[in-house]
Amino acid sequence: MVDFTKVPTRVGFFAPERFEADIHDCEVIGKVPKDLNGTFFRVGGDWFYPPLFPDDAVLNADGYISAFRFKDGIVSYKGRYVRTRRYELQKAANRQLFGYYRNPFTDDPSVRDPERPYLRTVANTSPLVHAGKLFALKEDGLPHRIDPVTLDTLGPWDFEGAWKSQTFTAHPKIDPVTGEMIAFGYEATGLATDDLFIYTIGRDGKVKHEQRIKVPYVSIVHDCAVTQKHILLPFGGYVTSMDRLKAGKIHWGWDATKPSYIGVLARDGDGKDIRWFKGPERCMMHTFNAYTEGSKIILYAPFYDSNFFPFFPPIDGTPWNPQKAKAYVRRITIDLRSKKDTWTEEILWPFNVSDLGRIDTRFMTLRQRYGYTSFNDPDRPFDEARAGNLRGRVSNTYGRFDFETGKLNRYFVGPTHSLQECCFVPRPGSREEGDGYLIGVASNYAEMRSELVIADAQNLEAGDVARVILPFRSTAQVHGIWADASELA
Ligand code: V55
Ligand code: FE
Repeated sequence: MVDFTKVPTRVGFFAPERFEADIHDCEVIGKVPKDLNGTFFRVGGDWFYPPLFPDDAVLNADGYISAFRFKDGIVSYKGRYVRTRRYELQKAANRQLFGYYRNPFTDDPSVRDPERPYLRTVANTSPLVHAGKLFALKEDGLPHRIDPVTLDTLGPWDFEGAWKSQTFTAHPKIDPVTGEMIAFGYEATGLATDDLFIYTIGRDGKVKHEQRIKVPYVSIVHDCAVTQKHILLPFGGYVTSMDRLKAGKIHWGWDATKPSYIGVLARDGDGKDIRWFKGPERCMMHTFNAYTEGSKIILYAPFYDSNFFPFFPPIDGTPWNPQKAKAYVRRITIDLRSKKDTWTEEILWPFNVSDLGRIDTRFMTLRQRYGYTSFNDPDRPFDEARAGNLRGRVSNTYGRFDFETGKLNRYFVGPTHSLQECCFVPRPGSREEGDGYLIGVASNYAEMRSELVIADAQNLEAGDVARVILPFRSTAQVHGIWADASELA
């Protein structure tokens, strides 16, 4: 029997969906640009069965992939669960079998296997397209290959045996100059291990280079940044251990006494030459981009002051502090000539933003000017009377942050809506940074449905050029990407 009554998020906009969807030729308000020929892929989590532990992390929900396919000015939608081994085992058992986020010791005895934690991945974090293949990613397991047309799951992918880590990050970076992908896996050799393997994968999808490192302490290494020369691995604060896992706790706790780190290594180098730069207590999850200029590395990132996730509690027993769970757009400068192991940091805008930042990916690894992310503009209040069924935090605005001039441009979605992560879509035929569209899914709380908004990225103040209306709440994404039709031909 399916019983969600103990799950706090069982009501409201992000209640589980538990269905799969196909809509040909969605309802549209406005005009979808006719020149867009490609797909907005999104990956997120949707509990098919309720979690075994009601206080589990939402990051443990079953992977779900959805696609908005654009062609000739019409948009079609499709949504499917990712058929992980875990999803199939649970479907066969008609119940939840897996316990806390990344703690196999809390699994049902019928599936408990702490030696092979990667087998319990949910593939719920981000889509990736590289070398003509589509994947759904989660940092605790291997990529799952997905058929880009049907969204059927084709199974885990280990790069023909050349990928030796048990895990694969949700945030690889693709170099637009060489077509190479840089990716890594942490806890690479098992639960709570300090091994991290980094791979360069050629334009052809084959592994070209491997580097192996040890981390200063085992933590979430969620994202990275790649320049033309360097790989940056930022992390901090979250801790785990075999003792913690055997005690039946959720994988991560927060240790405010731990420094943050940014590991820097040469793309073509050897892992043993990694240099670790050290900073204060900091929750470093997502990056915008980085580039190398002379002896300096400039990193733009919307890092948090401290622990963002209430479900990964402080290990000292103090309560989670929402005041410190705030992300700011930051510039971090690392001077490779300096003998010191520190960086300098500036907060570029004084208000907090969503840390799900994006750039025009044609400029990934290069000197880029703009970052895009969502935030809550207090001058544009939420309409509680018309949309009082709000659950969670509101992001009512997409911003284009100009790192050169400090200018901020804003797209406001409306007083009854909240925005998920945005995605930059280049205008076909354009070359200039920022020439394109900013798209993203909005939650319409007044009508309890999802809407894909499409705005001109160079004229955000004008509002959207089109809105694609879904007649239901689409499973929330964690991350999304745009893939031009030519990338998946
Ligand atoms: C994040 C998301 C995850 C995860 C670890 O946003 C970190 C950060 C959706 O899953 O497992
Ligand atoms: Fe992420």
